[in-house]
Amino acid sequence: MCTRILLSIPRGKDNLSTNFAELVTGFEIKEVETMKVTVENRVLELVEGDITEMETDAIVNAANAQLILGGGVAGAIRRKGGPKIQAECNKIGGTFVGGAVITTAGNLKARYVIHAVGPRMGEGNEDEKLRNATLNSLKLADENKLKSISFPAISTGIFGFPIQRCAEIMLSTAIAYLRGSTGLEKVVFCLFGHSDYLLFAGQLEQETSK
Ligand code: AR6
Repeated sequence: MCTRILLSIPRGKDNLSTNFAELVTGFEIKEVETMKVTVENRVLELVEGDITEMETDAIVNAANAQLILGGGVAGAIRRKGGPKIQAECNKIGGTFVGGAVITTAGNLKARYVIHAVGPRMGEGNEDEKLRNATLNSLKLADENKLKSISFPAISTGIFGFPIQRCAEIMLSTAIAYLRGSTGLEKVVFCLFGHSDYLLFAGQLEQETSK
């Protein structure tokens, strides 16, 4: 049996709260932290976990320009989603760095995978390319009338982009987008590991206090 307890602890700001979810499975107690802010009545949420478990309309893959699902997020998507996703990527063939394309999501809980191509550290113009990869994913979600999307920290694994800079770029891009005209109701950042989660949480506090 699995029981999930959600506690909402207000932190003195109308639009900011931190939730601590305790996941109790047998004798193991695991704490899962989330942080939620609202931007123009839309939700921006941070969670720590595995993006392939997310139930948003789309999850974003940290892809390469050839759309070949390698390791990291892409590997997890390939293993859990099944071969259909790579087959659809092969039909599309590829896209530019900073671009994004959409496929269905095979056996995953999400309905779609948006494959966003982030920059490789050292190739030049990385910040703008990461901003574009984030923005083009959000636009593609809207074009497909999706309501919710989950992002990983694009480029910060195999591609070697610094996580702090990634948090600044991806969060500021998402917040600006949610302030504009969009049908999206929820944008989630799914961080792999506690230190990446804390770093994004610190950056989100800064962004929302501006
Ligand atoms: N859920 C959420 N985040 C994850 C997961 C997961 N299951 N697995 C890793 N991360 P990466 P990149 C984090 O390497 O740097 C592949 O070969 C990870 O800790 O997936 O953009 C592709 O095919 C890191 O913070 O993507 C490309 O060739 C972040 O996700 C290339 O790697 C991104 O790590 C893309 O490299």
